[in-house]
Amino acid sequence: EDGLAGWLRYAPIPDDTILQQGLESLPSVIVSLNSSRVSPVYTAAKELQAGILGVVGENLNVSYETTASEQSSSLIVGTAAAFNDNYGTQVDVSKFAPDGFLLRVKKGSVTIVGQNERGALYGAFEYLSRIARGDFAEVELLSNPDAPIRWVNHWDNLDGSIERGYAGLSIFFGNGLVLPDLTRVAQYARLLASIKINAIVPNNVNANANTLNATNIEGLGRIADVLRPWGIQLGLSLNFASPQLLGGLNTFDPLEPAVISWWSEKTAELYKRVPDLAGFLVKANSEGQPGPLTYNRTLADGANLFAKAVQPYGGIVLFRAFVYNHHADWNVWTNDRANAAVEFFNHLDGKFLDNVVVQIKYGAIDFQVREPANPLFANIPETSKAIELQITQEYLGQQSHFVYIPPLWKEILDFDFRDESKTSLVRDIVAGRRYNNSLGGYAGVVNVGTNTSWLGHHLAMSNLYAYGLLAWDPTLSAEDILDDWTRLTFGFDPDVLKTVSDISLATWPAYEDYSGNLGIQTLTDILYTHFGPNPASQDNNGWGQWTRATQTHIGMDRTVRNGTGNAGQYPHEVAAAFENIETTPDNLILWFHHVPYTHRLKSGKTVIQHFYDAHYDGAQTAQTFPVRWEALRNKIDVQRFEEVLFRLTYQAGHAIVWRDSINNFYHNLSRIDDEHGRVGNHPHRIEAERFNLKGYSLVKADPVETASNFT
Ligand code: BDP
Repeated sequence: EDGLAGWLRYAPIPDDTILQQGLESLPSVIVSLNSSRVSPVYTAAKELQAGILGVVGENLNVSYETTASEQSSSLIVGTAAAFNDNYGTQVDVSKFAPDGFLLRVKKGSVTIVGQNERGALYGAFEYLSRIARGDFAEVELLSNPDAPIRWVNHWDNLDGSIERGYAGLSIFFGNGLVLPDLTRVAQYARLLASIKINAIVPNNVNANANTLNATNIEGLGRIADVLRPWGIQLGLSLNFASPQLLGGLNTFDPLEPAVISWWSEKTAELYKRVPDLAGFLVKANSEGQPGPLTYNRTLADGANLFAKAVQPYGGIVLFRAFVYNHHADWNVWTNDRANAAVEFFNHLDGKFLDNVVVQIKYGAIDFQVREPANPLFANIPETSKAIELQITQEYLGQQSHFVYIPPLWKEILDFDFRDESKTSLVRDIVAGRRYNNSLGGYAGVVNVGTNTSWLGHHLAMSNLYAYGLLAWDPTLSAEDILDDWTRLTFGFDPDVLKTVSDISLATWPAYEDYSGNLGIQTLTDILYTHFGPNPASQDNNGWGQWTRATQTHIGMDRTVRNGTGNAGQYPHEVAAAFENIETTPDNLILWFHHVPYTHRLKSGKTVIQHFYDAHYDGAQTAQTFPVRWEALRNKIDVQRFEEVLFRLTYQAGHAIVWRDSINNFYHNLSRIDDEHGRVGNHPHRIEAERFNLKGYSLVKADPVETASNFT
């Protein structure tokens, strides 16, 4: 197996499972309440047929003839409306939210009814997931989404490259155009539909204006045609300056009539080809992208320009809150990139049109291994909000390391802002419940590529799977989701289930330990690659992921009293907790406070000793990954086994590089020794300067603290 089927392998389940409970509960025919080939109900029936054949070896016919009564031996799939028409009113539609479904399994009969076509398809995938995991039990499940927006974003460029993609080239674009062969897009859509994703944005947030030329609009139409049978809508990233770059106007001022008509005509052209376009995604005035601030207009003026353009078609606008100035015109002691989102957006609350959703990264900096929840979630109550999560492991080892991320997401989603001293969980805020917003939800940056593993690491697919499930129901447990995924992906062997679970759940803590801990952020190279250890690159540049490390102190003072004031952007109970070093959790201490290396944590360790120990512990845990995996040889098919082993072995080795780079750097900077004598003590190492290599010359390490030998 090469991974292409992901978790939708429909592998035969062990015979004893079928014999015990399976066969007698199976229906004998599939009744599809829609026969149109582009309909998700039709897709659902075909998928049920293929899935049942794969899992239990029974080839059921699909019938489009409905009978007057709900027969006991049939599997019926359709919308609630079609079901009630055909069988007399039986399903109470008032209980459904959009995209919701009912799955009823009784001995020998299965009823799958969706609020809409898409819901029926979700119900079919739910049933298939159950039987593929050997679960044939009777059930009456009404399932509704927690939030309406369950999108994925991609950062694919028209030339086929992918920004922060680690699995090959784009499945959508190449040579400036939409690819002629969209087979992989169809396969991807199938995976996404099975986890209840309802829209895809294929193109980079750093958008190319040529995405909107006539040829590409036709190509985008072909993508939408491929997605439609899977109940997935197309969304598009826009370049704010398109009226100038593509339209030839001399301005892109959002209040200029010529600009407004340019966008409304372009939008009409798009909807003509893609009548069900979901809407637009916009990155503006950030990291060099154009935006309304260029013309002294507000970000709300910019968002509303697009909101008005898509409003007649029912479209929405996801406007990103990731707005900051990356040029080093900052006062490095008072400015704080973590403050930027609230500073740019809180005075705009109430100024966005109803179909605008502000898309907010989970933390205030950028997908770090540990960040407190972005304070913006609790600052704009009148505005609809979506949370942006990253499935592609940009700062988390880029799929050369494996990190199972859902425990991190869950910590953020379960974070309580205590706004007005009331429970204010992030997941209730993005669902629109906490502040009564009409829209809200989830955007996940996925960046799959043409590699058959999709993400570059077979185990990383559990992140994509979990993302979809959590966007539907954020109360699910990260452990249960993982267990289901493993069963679907690798089968039922208890050793496989236990090993994948143990490795996966150990990855986030280990990665945090061997990269950047105590809230200091990931300590990767910050200037571009975002991979590998480079603590020296963090400070005093416009990207602003500062550690403020000196010879004696480390951490960024974000208090109101002495620091950048970031703690004060949180509602008062939380603000008070972060303001005070005693009530700030150890794992965020360096995010909020600038402390001596000798500061004692609640654990009793000093900050520097914690660094040393955590880096040793994390690297030690990573050594167990390939060893544990190796024990599964012969329990997993060869290709996936070897490919995972290769990556876990790399991770184990690179974890040691991380450990030594970080520990040496802070040892050299602080000159404080490790209590256990490990750091800086490498008896078997040959220092680079002792080599005598032809064609090389000696250069001084810069900064000197990055040298392993103090010089
Ligand atoms: C950063 C990425 C950069 C993205 C940017 C964004 O390094 O490639 O363009 O986020 O989200 O994390 O806009």
